[in-house]
Amino acid sequence: MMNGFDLFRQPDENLLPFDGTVNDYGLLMPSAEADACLHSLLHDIAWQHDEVVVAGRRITTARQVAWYGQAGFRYAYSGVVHEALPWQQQPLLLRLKALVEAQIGDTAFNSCLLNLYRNGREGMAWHSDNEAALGRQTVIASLSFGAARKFAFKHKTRGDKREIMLQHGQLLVMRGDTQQYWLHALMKSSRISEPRINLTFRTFIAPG
Ligand SMILES: O=C(O)CCC(=O)C(=O)O
Repeated sequence: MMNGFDLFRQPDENLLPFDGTVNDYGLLMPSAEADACLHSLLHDIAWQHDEVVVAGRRITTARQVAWYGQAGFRYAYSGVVHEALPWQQQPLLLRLKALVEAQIGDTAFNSCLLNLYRNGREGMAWHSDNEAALGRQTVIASLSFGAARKFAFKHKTRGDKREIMLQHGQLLVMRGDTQQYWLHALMKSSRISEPRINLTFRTFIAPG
């Protein structure tokens, strides 16, 4: 499955003008295979509404999340500690991880955070994934399924913006100083009624 489609495609030029690197690797698989992934992920993942702390208050998000990795693997983001579900129970996730690693060539991931947006009214606010546990020059690979959605970057001090529409089966990779200097967000759009799932493969430097 999934072999021979766009494999070893070189990424396009850096989407960011400075202070980081974001590469678009395009579509990793034909649409029918992406459909099958979307369907399986919708049904097989243990989706839960996320909890974040905003202005000292713990709130539940509209979007749903799931975090997989090595068993017993914990980390904190947005003020809440999360424990990974064992990804050995999710063969599709492991296949997608292998596909993404083969495409990128220089990174081995040890966890995957999944986000489910039921429609365009659900998104993700400006943030950066700059937790110490990821290290400074972390590589984050983002694989999308379902509705095409606008993903945007904003420089933390200069305000420069860049954006890209992420399509069904598309791989985007953030690396270098991206998380130190840029925020990113998944923009909302009331015109979109279809679901979208995003997988971010990450490497924690101190699992557990
Ligand atoms: O759904 C997306 O593409 C954004 C995900 C994201 O920003 C994150 O997981 O940090």
